[in-house]
Amino acid sequence: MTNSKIALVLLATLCFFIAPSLAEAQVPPLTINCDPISGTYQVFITFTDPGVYAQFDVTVNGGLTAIVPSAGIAMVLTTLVTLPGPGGYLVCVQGVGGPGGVSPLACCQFSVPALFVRGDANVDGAINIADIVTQLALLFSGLPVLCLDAADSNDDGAINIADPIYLVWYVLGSGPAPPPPHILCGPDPTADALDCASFPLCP
Ligand SMILES: [Ca+2]
Ligand SMILES: [Ca+2]
Ligand SMILES: [Ca+2]
Repeated sequence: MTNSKIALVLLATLCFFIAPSLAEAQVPPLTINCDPISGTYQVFITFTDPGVYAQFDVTVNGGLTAIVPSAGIAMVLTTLVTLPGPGGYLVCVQGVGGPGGVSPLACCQFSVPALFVRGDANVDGAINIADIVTQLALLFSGLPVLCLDAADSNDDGAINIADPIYLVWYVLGSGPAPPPPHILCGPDPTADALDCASFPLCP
């Protein structure tokens, strides 16, 4: 093999390895924005599609949740993701089937507060004497409840004897209704250290 042929072979080999990585380097990174919808367990995901990937895998805390096909052109894509409940989330998007295979991950992090109805301490969809009994059992017998925020009738960030007393007056028709969220499901508008692990009646 002549020197010029050897040089050509070397050049071709070099191109074989460099060209894909150059093409990959020219693809702009995905940018993602997560917009949780207040009062729901849903989040709007918006991300840029550079137009070079076949599809995008959307993962929630590492688990594949949705596959969004690419239109094949550079544009902004959106998708609505339903989350399993309250908690902290890491949502990532990754392009698949592009130059060099997959894209780097583009992620966003956020937390979603629990939805509940204040005063419904036993989580049965009604506010009545049974909730007062549940609050007293929580206070004096350590009865576990699903959502401490629901048992915090007066929304002062603490569970104590004032909560069943507040509810007694309300149930008897002689006191004010519990502060929001009341009647309809919603998040706690006042931050506190009480935990609401779940409230199955709220979607
Ligand atoms: Ca109840
Ligand atoms: Ca309270
Ligand atoms: Ca609160």
